[in-house]
Amino acid sequence: MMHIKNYFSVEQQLELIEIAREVAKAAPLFTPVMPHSNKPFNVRMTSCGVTGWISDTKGYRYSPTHPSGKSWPAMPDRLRQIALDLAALVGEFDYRPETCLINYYERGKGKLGLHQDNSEVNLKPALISISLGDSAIFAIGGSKRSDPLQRIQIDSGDVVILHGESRLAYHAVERLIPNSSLLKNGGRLNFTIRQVN
Ligand code: MD3
Ligand code: FE
Repeated sequence: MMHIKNYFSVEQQLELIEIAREVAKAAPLFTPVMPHSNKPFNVRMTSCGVTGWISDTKGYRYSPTHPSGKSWPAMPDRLRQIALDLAALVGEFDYRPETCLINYYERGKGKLGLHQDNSEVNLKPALISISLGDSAIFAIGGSKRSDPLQRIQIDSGDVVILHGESRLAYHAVERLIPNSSLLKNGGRLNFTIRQVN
């Protein structure tokens, strides 16, 4: 795992928030539900790119369409360029940014249970994460659910790249620290850029 503190300036962070707003205009944030329990996630999400991650009673998977049935908006060029620059930092020069999952955590309330990102067909390419808005306390384990957890704080403007060994590490967003004025209504935005295939 590579954690780059303060990769983005405040100006760049505001530009990324604007990109999220544009994506959400075309593909509104939705609340996924857990496949078996039908319980809603404590986070809302949307995606851009050729495919996007969804979860409903049929399971979690990548889908070419938003739950509305419409195609996802294209990946903005700026986001694609950022992804290629970051992938190069971990030596992945043939990286194909196919989707960006945008998670929105409401101020003080959002969280995400311990999980592993393994819905991708190809589990080798890096997973590139950009955090904006309120800080989050993350728990990070190993490739088994039972591995011991470590806590780290991730702040607005930080980048985390899951690559190599860490690609299949279990992780959770345990809680938010309501400390940012970047988002109009508070809360936290996370972009995860993924190569699925
Ligand atoms: C893995 N999102 O959407 S992404 C997800 O902040 C997801 O919204 C989280 O997990 C979010 O699947 C985190 C990036 C991330 C950050 C730190 C990690 C993944 C990590 C540390 C270890 C392992
Ligand atoms: Fe994840």
